[in-house]
Amino acid sequence: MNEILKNIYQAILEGDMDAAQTEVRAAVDAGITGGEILNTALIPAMGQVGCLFEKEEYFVPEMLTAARAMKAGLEIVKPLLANSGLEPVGKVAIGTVKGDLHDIGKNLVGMMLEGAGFAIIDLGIDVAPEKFVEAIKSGANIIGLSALLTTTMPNMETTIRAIEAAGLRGNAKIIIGGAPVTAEYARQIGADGFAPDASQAANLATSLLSQ
Ligand code: B1M
Repeated sequence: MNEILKNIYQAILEGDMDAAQTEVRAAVDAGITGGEILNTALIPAMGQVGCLFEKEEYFVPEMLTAARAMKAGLEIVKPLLANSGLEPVGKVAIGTVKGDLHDIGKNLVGMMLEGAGFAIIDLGIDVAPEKFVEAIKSGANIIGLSALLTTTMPNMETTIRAIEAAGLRGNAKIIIGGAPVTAEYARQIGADGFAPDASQAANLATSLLSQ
């Protein structure tokens, strides 16, 4: 791996926000693309943080500082991903479902969707089903649900049922994702699709709207 990318990876592992920003800027200046910074340094580093947490070498404070460093790096990468020049194609309301506080993946998906020309309403984390219902009433035609915990995944289904109960299921396509989520689960709960990562989420949203 390129030296700068190694430094970014290390900065995330150490939860060093300043170093993460400095190294990501250095990578951009060196002509490394946003996609490469993301896929070879930032995302693998967070994966390693998860492994260290599982092995009980890292605990919640380490996960938190790593997440802050990742977000600091993402802020610099974001304009590179959003600069696709495509025309707006739809309105996506995205959020992490109720009970779930993880937002890095959700933010990345939002960035890639923005890059693919969608207008984004970011509902944030720990989002109650009613907020997604309100977003459809405000014109969102894609709903994006993210969940990182096996314990919060069922709130994806609760959200879909709330949208159905409000009589709005036909007004928006629903896409879901997050580490424990699968295509099979998406089918089971009646979502329109599942994407394993941010760039596939953007492709999925585009293809669902063109149907
Ligand atoms: Co959390 N945590 N965490 N955590 N955390 C995980 C998820 C865990 C797998 C760690 C582990 O044990 N290895 C584990 C879950 C186990 C399980 O459910 N089976 C876990 C746990 C247990 C917990 C707590 C319960 C810990 C505790 O308190 N004891 C707690 C729960 C809090 C809560 O939510 N209620 C908790 C807390 C936290 C922090 C707050 C400290 C922090 C989050 C900070 C933040 O997000 N602002 C944190 C972190 C950082 C992680 C790990 C290490 C990294 C998550 C991440 O950001 N990954 C994570 C381990 C791991 O995932 N390996 C872990 C990078 C990100 C780019 O990937 O989010 O998967 P990801 O998103 C991807 C795809 O999944 C997909 O695209 C993204 C980009 O390609 N995707 C979508 C995501 N959403 C999508 C939506 C789509 C489509 C695709 O369509 C709409």
